[in-house]
Amino acid sequence: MNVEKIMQDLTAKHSNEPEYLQAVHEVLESIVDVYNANPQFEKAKIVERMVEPDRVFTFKVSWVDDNGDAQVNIGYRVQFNGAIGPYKGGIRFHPSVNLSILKFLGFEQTFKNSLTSLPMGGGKGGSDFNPKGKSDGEIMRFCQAFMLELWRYIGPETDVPAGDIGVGAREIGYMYGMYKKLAQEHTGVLTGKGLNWGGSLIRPEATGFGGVYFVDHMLKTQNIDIKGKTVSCSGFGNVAWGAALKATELGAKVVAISGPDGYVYDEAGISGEKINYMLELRNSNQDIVAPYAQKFPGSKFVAGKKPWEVKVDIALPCATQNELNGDDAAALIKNGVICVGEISNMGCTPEAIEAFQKAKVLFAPGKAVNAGGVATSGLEMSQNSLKLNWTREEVDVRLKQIMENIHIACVKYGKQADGYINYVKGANIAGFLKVASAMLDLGVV
Ligand code: 2IT
Repeated sequence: MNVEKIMQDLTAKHSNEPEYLQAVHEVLESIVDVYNANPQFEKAKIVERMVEPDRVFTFKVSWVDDNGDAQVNIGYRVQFNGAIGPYKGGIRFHPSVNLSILKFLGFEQTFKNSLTSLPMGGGKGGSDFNPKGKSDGEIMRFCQAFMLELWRYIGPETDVPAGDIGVGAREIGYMYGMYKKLAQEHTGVLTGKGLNWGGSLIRPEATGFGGVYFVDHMLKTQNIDIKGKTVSCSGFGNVAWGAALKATELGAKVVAISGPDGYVYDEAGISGEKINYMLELRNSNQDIVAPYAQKFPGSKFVAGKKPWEVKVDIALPCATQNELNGDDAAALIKNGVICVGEISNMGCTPEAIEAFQKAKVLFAPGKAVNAGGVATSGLEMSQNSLKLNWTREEVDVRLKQIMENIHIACVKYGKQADGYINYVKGANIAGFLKVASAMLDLGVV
């Protein structure tokens, strides 16, 4: 494989899709040696076939707002790679959603789902709909209109969407209600469902919990105890919430957390009722963290800045792609950061990753660190198929085991001669090998 040549060809075809090209480039660079070591891959054009989605659906979503005015958005579903199981991956509602974002997410999802060891292919979907400031009725009508189109392309054995940015339990509920009505069946066609209608315990917390389990394994490779370590998180959605809860439970102290308006620094630690308040702010659909500092004296709100300027031992990007750049990485390194666990998808820019690796900071990519979310979605699918509900403990034990196994796989393929673990390489190679060998077994299809 000639990485530069493949990238040139892809760039010529998809020049307006920078996030997608970024995600592909990172993977190709990591796998080039194992790829070239097996001539069967080249003969079957595995890479050329893997970088293109199996298929992409786009559709118009028309709905009526509270003023009685018609609104139009674009909906998408990208079925990226189905070699190892039904397409699986979230739905994102955010004004920034376009094909580049969804193709990067679907591509990453393919490797992430492979790492979980569960039988799930990669997919992603969403819309440029902006949920901010919308009433509950508007959210419901939009979700129903979105599903009115999407339902033709999905199914419990073909493609199983879930939530992502802007899509939580409420949106999954409205979409599931419409799917059930159209398909006339109650099945595991979506994950992240409510507990009363087929959901799994721990799913809401799973991405954050799994992320912190993974970070704990990273620290243990250096005999470092997470207890007493300071943590910063970006984002105050479900993911940051789960991460803050678990980090606190394991004895770490979350001192900074952020929203789009800036970040809050709280030396006493963001735990207990403070985490609940964060959730309340999020649920109020305001996208702001500023009121936190007013409510909890001793904490400080820093407007318009990201939390990466705060001195911490562990940094956890939990918001969105490319949210931590080279300058942010330099600031964290200068302040002695020990470990950076990407819980958002592609949260760090290539410059930031390079800086962490050069400084030998423990760094692991989203497709490994945040895989606990989709893994628990996989466990929800298993429970739906079995028509059983597992207890919290049963789900948590499985989630922990999956995260440990992903860590073992990253070490296996990412450990360098000097002992430093290149988790980017490890995750990409481990994720790639399973999908690639499945594609070889299945023939050119
Ligand atoms: O990025 C992700 O892994 C998710 N948004 C969760 C996907 C899923 O199917 O649970």
